[in-house]
Amino acid sequence: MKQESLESRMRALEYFHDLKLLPGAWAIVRVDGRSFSRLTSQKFEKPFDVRFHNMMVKTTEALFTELGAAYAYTESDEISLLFAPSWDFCDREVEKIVSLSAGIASAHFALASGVPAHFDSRIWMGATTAQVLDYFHWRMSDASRCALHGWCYWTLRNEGQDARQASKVLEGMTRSGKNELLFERGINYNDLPLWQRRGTGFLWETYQKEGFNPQTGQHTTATRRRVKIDETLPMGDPYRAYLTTLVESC
Ligand SMILES: Nc1nc2c(ncn2[C@@H]2O[C@H](COP(=O)(O)OP(=O)(O)OP(=O)(O)O)[C@@H](O)[C@H]2O)c(=O)[nH]1
Ligand SMILES: [Mg+2]
Repeated sequence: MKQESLESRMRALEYFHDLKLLPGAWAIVRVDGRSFSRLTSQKFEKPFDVRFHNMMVKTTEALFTELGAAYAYTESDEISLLFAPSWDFCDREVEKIVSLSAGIASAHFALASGVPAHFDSRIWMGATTAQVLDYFHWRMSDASRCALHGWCYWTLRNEGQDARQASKVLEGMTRSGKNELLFERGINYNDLPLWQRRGTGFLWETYQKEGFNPQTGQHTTATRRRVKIDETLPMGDPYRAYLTTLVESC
């Protein structure tokens, strides 16, 4: 019997290495801060702290540019990155995409915050643009639900209720009930910053860069692209229309 080389036997046990993103499908990578409830419990304002948000924005921008995403979205401690069907980063190898995205996020958040921080990472696959729109609608709904709940919860806690009491008050309460709870205390949910209620988007925009060619003595213009950070995302159908334009240009 022919003996397989040590090299090929060992390579074969890198069992998941051949796993790749589905050809021709949309991919979304979502990274999420590990145990960020603990990480944020001492030094950050609740339910939202603009310093924490800015660290997430910096982390998202790094992932967006480093990986060449078509769109990115961040809310709370999570970041979703959309990749076009033609994206061929690392030959679409799942292990590389998952580990590098978690690594890039962890490194940049740790640099921004000055403390060690870890992110996990997962992949979502979509066959159609309609599924992509549903995905981002889903994450924005999550942002909105958590923002309303978080504001109610911490308002009650700040009034002196303990964790159990505040959770009990909010258990089963409707959206309008929660809005009312805040309103009675002088907080209009609809006046809170949009980044808290809807999250933040990242897209590419093109611009004309003026230059000068010293050899020909001529002024030049070149089309360049830069990251646009959108803190005033639309919601519902206008958000779907916004994303449709974006995905159709991919
Ligand atoms: N204080 C503060 N905390 C925040 C802010 N944004 C997000 N967080 C925290 O981040 C947590 C994110 O929720 P999860 O991802 O479910 O919780 P986690 O502790 O990170 O748990 P795992 O992701 O399962 O490891 C929230 O519970 C908040 O505690 C913020 O602006 N201020
Ligand atoms: Mg988390």
